[in-house]
Amino acid sequence: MALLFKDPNKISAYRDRRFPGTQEEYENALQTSTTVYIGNMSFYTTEEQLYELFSRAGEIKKIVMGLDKNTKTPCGFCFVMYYSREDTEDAVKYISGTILDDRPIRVDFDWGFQDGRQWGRGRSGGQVRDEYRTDYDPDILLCGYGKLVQQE
Ligand code: GTA
Repeated sequence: MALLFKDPNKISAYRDRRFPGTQEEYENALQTSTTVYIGNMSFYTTEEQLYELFSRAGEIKKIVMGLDKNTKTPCGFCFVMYYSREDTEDAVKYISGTILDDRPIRVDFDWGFQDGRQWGRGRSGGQVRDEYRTDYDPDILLCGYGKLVQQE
């Protein structure tokens, strides 16, 4: 199983620009960490639903909901922390793409949760990607399109 994710270039397409280390350290963290990032979540999905789904891959240490930094309400992502690396890999392998609250969620390896990472980094408080969204998304408040797009 671990061999599947041996190549760090294939392990995650995402690069956290706020990671406080070198590229090599980042890649090493992705290979060893027991944290996954969940994206494309509904704003209405609860921690209880996440516990139920993600415990199928193994025992969960902690879940941290991603929050809009202004409203302090869920904004479509979270971090799930496991005890074991094998369970972490199983979550990426088997749970990514699962439909949760009508949305295919994305499970990605993560370098590790640190306080502050739970906040959306977008200028309006939520996730960056939601500011650039051009497709209709019923979960995005206001009229369903990205906040920056609406201003154009
Ligand atoms: N492990 O894929 C991920 C991931 N994402 C998307 C966010 N986080 C992730 N972690 C993992 N994998 O702690 C983490 C962040 C942070 C928290 C909130 O979630 O490390 P954020 O989404 O608000 O801000 O993060 P982030 O990640 O710093 O924004 P970034 O990298 O600029 O952009 C995220 C996505 O937005 C891009 O992949 C792209 O899909 C979209 N996007 C960004 N800029 C544009 C643009 N100009 N036009 C169109 N789309 C854009």
